[in-house]
Amino acid sequence: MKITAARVIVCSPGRNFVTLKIETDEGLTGIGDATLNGRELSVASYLDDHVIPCLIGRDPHQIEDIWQYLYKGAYWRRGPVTMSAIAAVDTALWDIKAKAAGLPLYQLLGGASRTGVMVYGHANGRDTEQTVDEVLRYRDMGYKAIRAQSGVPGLEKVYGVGKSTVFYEPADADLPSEHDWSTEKYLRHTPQLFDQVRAAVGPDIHLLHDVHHRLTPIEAARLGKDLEPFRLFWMEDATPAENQDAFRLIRQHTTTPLAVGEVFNTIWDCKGLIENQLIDYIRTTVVHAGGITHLRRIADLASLYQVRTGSHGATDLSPVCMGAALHFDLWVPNFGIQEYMRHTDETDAVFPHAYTFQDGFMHPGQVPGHGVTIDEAVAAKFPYQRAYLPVNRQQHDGTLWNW
Ligand code: GCO
Ligand code: MG
Repeated sequence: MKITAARVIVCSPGRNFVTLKIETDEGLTGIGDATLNGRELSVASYLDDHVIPCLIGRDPHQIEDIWQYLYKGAYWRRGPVTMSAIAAVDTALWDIKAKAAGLPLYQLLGGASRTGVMVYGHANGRDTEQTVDEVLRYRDMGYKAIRAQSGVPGLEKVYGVGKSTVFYEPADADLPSEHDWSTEKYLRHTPQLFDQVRAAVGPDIHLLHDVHHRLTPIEAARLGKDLEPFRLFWMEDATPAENQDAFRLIRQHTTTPLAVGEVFNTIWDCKGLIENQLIDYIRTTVVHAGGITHLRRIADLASLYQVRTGSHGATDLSPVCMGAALHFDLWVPNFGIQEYMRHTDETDAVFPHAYTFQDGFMHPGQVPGHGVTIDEAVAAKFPYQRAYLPVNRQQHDGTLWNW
């Protein structure tokens, strides 16, 4: 088999998505997600201008060789743009290989290790009361694991809380919108939020929370300690992780499980965190960490240290990434949980898919390939719209902070 053509499709059914489609001389096609929120066109150009010319004529079955060729061949290693582009190629090639074999992708990875993929949904509210109601609504929809985010008294805009409780899109403006931040207000509010959420929902539902990189290590240590009575499944992105050693301090002070990794793009970003057992869940995902080929390497390293997977699954990761991730999750021995933020109906119409949700678990389906396609005619109705993620400033003096 030979690759005859490849195309980048950019569309915006409510938010931007970048999709790579690879065609072969045998008529089989495969697609991969290349979406990098707020920097979409850089990946589209990287693919169009620098990757696609190198793919034509190659055997799509040689996934590993093509991966190495794109990674080592660029000379400039790592980085979110490069790794998202490589991921798109890798995902599309796994899709083609599985279609050629007539098997759902998880069968090529080694088969199903479980009956379904436990996912966590997003409950959010403007205050504690509304957040509690939302958690209960997610429980009633069948979710076994729920992430709770709430507005903080005295702060106008907070990560994870949108205008609507159903869909939340942080990349909400033509130029970055500005949020305000106060660590003191957040640290005061969050333990009482989980006190009330846990009391309302009972002991059996897994509860998660995303700090979104906003605390220093010692502040994160304190929050982890304060949340211990409420038995969280994890506390996510407690502090920025460029310095992997920063997690030592948090770890020394709390038994609240720690999850990190949505902004990582290679195994090198999490090597120290994993080998030093500073985290419990690694959240790298298919699109931003070099595709299934590289994610598998990260998961294997993690398995040596009893670190489990918990892949990022926000709506800026397209249904193509979600489909591929679910095949990965169904197989990966050290699976933990999968994030699932539902896409809008417009997005689902652009990307028809075989995956399903029932009673808190998802399944990638039995269609050959990863089970997600793109309806290009529908996609063409939603042209690209520039959209940025917000920035965050300290409330007391306007210093730029981590969003
Ligand atoms: C999550 C994430 C997202 C990110 C978004 C950025 O845990 O789902 O933190 O909400 O902010 O993916 O593009
Ligand atoms: Mg997050």
